[in-house]
Amino acid sequence: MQHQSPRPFPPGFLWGASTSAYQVEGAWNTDGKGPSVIDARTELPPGTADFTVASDHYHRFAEDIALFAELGLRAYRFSVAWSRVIPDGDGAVNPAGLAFYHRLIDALLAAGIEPIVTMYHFDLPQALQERGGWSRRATVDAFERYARVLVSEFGDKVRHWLTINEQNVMILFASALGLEPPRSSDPQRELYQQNHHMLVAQARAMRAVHEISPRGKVGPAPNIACVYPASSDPLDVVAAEDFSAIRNWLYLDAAVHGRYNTTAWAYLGERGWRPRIEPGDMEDLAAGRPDLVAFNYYTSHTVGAPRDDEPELGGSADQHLLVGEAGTYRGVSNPHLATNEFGWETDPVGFRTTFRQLYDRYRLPLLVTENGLGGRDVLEADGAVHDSYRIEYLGEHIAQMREALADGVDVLGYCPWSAIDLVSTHQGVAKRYGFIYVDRGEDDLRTLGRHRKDSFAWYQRVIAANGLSHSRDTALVPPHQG
Ligand code: BGP
Repeated sequence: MQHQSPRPFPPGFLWGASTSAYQVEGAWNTDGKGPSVIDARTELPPGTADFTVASDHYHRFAEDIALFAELGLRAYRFSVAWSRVIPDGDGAVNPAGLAFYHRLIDALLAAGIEPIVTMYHFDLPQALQERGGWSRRATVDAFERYARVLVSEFGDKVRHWLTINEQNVMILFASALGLEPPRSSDPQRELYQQNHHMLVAQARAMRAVHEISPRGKVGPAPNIACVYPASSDPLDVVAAEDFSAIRNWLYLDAAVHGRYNTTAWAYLGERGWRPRIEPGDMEDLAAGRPDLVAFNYYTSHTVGAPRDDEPELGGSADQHLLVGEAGTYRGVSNPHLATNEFGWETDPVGFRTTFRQLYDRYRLPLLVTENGLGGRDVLEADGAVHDSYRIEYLGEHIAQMREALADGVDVLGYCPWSAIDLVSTHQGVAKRYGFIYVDRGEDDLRTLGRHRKDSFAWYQRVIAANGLSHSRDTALVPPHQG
């Protein structure tokens, strides 16, 4: 359906941007911070930046927030490093860790920027991991306690809370994140046990927000993407629905409705991967009750029914993101979509479809917590960075988000990835996403100076115009076309 008159973004729409603690902060062992599983990663290829200094945001946050204010951000979505606040995950609270986040949040509020806080973004405290990580029930209690510490401490300053970033990616692509469960005879079964523990932990954290902070709003933040069938063959359609259930709805049905998705549950049973459910778990899930659904979207997926003559893994030129599973679904590339230089397909219309699917299923306000384009940006001698490809990507996605608004979807805000350059999850600093360039190489920290990219001035205009001018998208076209 094509809308003749685009809907304006609502007043108060949260134009924002995102980061995560381990990718931006650095200061990995400063002021009492304990190590996280990220600090213990060993699978990064040699010559790829580690996370010890990252963008040094820990020491430069005041300068960064001044730039965010100049950009016009109304919201900043960042994560708290669990092991900065509770160094061993479930023991003593580190006052210096809390003090850092107070300084950060106070500086944001003083600049008129609303803090949106993710409690846990991939960086489980290493001490918990060594005791079994998410395989262990006690980690559920540790997370609930950590959530209660955060909300008690910051609840009068923070309105929007997100529980767990991309739980589905942690389960589906555990090896790409260095998060595979240690020493298990059946790693997949173990991962789904971990998944169940995270779902219970998340539900208890959501309940904690409501108990402690009456003004607090909370929700999950998975990576959600629409899944297309490879063709109109009914078997391809079933495969696409299966993958969507396994990838998307398993996580959100549990978070929103407090129950396992039927198709995903059948899949887990078929594979022998169903988790053990302890007494009280389903009651905990049912009591979770999110106020919003946050989601990260970069690209869609296309899958077909498995076939003997074709490999099941496919669908992306980035080998870390290949999808497919013998007997269930086969990943394929989508001939209608272009691929970026890191092998990710670009699908702005799929963004609209994803909004519609989410809103139809859950009827909760939606918050985009990640969307963006990784690129090999070049810092010119005059300090400029010409990233018209990023402007194009973001502009096309914002235009589709506006179509989703006209479709009737309730969208709270848009926080693209990333506010500032940071270290990519598995591809170092060569793959940049920010509006602000950080002058560092993989090993060479150079000046760590900050430079505004072309996308900075562009996003500034988008925000100032509340996402549009009245004609279609004049605020959204890249400067070289405008
Ligand atoms: C999401 C993560 C982010 C970020 C982003 C880009 O999965 O939540 O932490 O890393 O993807 O991915 P990458 O850094 O692999 O390009």
